[in-house]
Amino acid sequence: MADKNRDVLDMLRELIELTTLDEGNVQSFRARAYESALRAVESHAGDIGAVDLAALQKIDGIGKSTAAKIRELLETGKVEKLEQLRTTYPAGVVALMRLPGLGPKAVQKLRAELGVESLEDLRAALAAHRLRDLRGFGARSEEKLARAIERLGLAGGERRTPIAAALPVAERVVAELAEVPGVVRAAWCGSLRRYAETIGDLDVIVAAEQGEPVMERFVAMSLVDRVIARGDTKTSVVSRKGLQIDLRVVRPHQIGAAMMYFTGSKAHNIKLRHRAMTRGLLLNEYGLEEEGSGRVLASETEEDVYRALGLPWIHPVLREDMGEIELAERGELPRAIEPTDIAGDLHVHTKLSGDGRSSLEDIVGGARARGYRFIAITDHAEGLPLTGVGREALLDQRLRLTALQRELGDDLRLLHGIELNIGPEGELDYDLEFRRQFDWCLASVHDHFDLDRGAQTRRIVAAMRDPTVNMIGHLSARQIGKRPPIDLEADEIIEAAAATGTALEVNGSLPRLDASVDVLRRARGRGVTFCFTSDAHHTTELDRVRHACQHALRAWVDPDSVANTWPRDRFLAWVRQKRAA
Ligand code: DGT
Ligand code: CA
Ligand code: CA
Ligand code: ZN
Repeated sequence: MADKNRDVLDMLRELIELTTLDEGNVQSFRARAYESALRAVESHAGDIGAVDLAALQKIDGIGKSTAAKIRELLETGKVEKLEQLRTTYPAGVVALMRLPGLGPKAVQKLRAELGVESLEDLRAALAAHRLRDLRGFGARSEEKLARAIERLGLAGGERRTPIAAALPVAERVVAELAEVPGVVRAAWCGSLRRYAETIGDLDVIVAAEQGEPVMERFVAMSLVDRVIARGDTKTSVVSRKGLQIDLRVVRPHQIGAAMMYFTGSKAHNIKLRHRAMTRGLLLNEYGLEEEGSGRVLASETEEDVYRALGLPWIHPVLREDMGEIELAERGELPRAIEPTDIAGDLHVHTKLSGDGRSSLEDIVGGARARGYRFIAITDHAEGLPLTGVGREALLDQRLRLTALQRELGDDLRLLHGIELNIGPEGELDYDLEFRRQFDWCLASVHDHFDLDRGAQTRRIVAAMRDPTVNMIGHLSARQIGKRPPIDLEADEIIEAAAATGTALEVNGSLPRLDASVDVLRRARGRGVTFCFTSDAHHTTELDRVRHACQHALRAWVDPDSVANTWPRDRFLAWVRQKRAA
């Protein structure tokens, strides 16, 4: 995607958030207008920077005033309206709105009546029970908010950025710095390269002989809010959303050693350094050298450094403190599943779902372009407010799918699926007879997030026992940094998944990455089948299955247990097996 398009998308996203807050209304008309412009720019194939005002206004979904703001951004690098909103709503206030259970109206009220301007203020107000007597709040919402803050790890003032927010920033920084003349390579390292769910700060490494021009470009990037420290080899900035970015420029022949060092984890580095020491070697961010002589044995690539330490290259997501070096020594590192190993997607929405944004034809085209052998179309079942689909529309969709299949031939098999909602007691949408008519059903939790552990576990196990349910979608229903996971007895879930032949999803949507590493790790060797999915709501999101691959590797998921890497016949036989029982 052109960088200009990304700048415009960032601006629109921020306008949506701040306008919603400003009008105290999630249905704000103006926010919806920005939203439709966002969709339009997302689907715009060319460089939006090359489109003039008149042509912008003609694009479906972009109104006159939004078109003007887009041009204003492209021409001046700033948008007056956005600057005003930013002054009125500092980052701390905006962060409040991202808390589950706090809408724009509630945030305004907290601000006006209690002077709450940040998460820290809110914690203090909660501790003093000042929300108790506020209209529209009360003791119960105090309790809920306190628990949300605690469970999201937002306590103690530590602020980590969810991977979903950090990765796009890293991609932009790296893409922009790679363009600077003299730059040989740019890469992000640190916890983000290890696919941690939340990121403390972003660590970027650039290989170039000259640091100055790289730093010049870095501090001038539009996402930079302020510069904390600036030098020729190291510069740190803070982004508008409060994410710190550390940039280091190293000599090209040292990039391997530098990337290793700054990828960490710290525990992995310490073990490697110790290993080097026992061999009379020194390992640091510049290379691996002989003690005494100072002769450098390896530094240019990670492979070189690992090899000189007597080890194979270790995948970044495995560089945690979990016995990875011993496994590497024995040649037993878990095998990675590559996106190209995935034969089909099993959780995909179309426009028929209220929140889907691509047509059935476009999604099918996307699946074909990826070389898939099968894809299940899984729009939302009727029980989901606003976005769910009724019987008639589904039967109609089935006819369209059959027609499409006839045109397509058999390279890509279309499965008519559905994403069912798991009720508080495990009840499912429609009736058994209607559900049986689908080729593939997944079932997910979309509400009642506050039930206790026993009740949550029971409702999911009940859904697994249903003969039509092939897979449980996003098991914990968490949204990293936004909504805590539901409380579950993981061992019971794992046993029931194995016993009923119900797969657990590895959902590749970055805000979700669900099931969690902890659950996936616990499920290893216990007969559970997994499916890696994108949960795409737009064709561009089909690619998110790559995140599922990385996430699952962190948990050492056994590739043979992943049903959508199997040959199609084996996969289809497995789907039918449960339904026949
Ligand atoms: P974060 O930012 O909290 O999400 O986690 P990391 O892992 O990105 O940590 P960060 O940013 O403090 O440092 C980046 C990497 O640099 C870290 O993964 C390993 C390396 N590193 C930092 N401090 C030390 C240290 O004291 N000793 C060693 N051996 N490595 C370090
Ligand atoms: Ca970091
Ligand atoms: Ca750092
Ligand atoms: Zn879904």
